[in-house]
Amino acid sequence: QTHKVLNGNNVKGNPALEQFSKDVIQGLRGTPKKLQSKYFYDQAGDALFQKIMFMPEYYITDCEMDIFKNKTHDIADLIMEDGASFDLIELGAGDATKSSHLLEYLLTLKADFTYMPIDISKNILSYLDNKLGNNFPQLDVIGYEGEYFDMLSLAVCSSPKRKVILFLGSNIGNMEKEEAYAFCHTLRNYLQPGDIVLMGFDLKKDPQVILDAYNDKAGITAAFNLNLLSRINRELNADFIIENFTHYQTYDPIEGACRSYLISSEKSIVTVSGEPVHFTKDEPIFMELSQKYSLGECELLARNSGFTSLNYIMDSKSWFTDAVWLA
Ligand code: AVJ
Repeated sequence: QTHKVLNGNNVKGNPALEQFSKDVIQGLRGTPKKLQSKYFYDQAGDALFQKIMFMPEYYITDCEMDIFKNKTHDIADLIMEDGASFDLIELGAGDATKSSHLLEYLLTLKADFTYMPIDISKNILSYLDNKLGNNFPQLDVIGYEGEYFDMLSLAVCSSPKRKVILFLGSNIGNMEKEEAYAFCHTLRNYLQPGDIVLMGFDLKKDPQVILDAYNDKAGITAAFNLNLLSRINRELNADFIIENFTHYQTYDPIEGACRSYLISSEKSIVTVSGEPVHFTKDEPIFMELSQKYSLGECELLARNSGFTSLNYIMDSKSWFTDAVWLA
């Protein structure tokens, strides 16, 4: 038995919720149907993603952790080549497990920096703020809750110091190739010559390894995708029957595109913020792209968006790279 008190009035007057509603309805009325993976991260979504990072199949976090644990010195050298005073801005910081290794190392070097995590999840930011306060009481932290560039424009103006931007975890993979190019180009325009970007790319590798990472046996990735439907039910007063949707994952080893879908097993009409949305039997909703790159493709992206690459720092398996780019 469910009892709903949310209605259209709750959406009106809350800009973030209004945007969410608009994006969802537009995405579900289009052909093909799409939802934006940035909306995965409500409280339950954050918890599911943390579970994903601990799954045996999900190598990405382990690989980048390997880099941040074992190549901290290389990273710090590149960051501090132009001096020990800067602002460290992290886009999509999440729980900052990887960057914490760098923060710790920079503190031991007595670098003069403020850490500015940016994230769309208020939930994860307050968790992070607490964690950093406990682990590094001497660290200056200013968190920004919101979309990448809205918050970056605030962060870059907050001081005249040189900027170092972290964009880790292959978050760039959530963008189509053209979007990634536009993103890097815009990022470059926010920066000054001498600023540095550290960008994490998941590299093309054995296709089965990649597919398994997004198609785990325990069904956590499926739950992560389905959770967005539950979020839409709760926040946009919708009536998805979650059991009617099945997670379907693909990987195209030529394109490097790993895509997730939810497939509607039934013909149905779902109501979202009072608007009807029609599903045919077996109709897919495109949920998320996790794009994989070759080193050559990373380098092309750097050059086309106005960066010069300083280094590509690799994990021990060469499955992942943190690109270090100079603006
Ligand atoms: C957080 C975007 C890096 O694409 O690998 C993990 C999200 N989705 N499993 C990724 C995700 C399914 C993840 N990123």
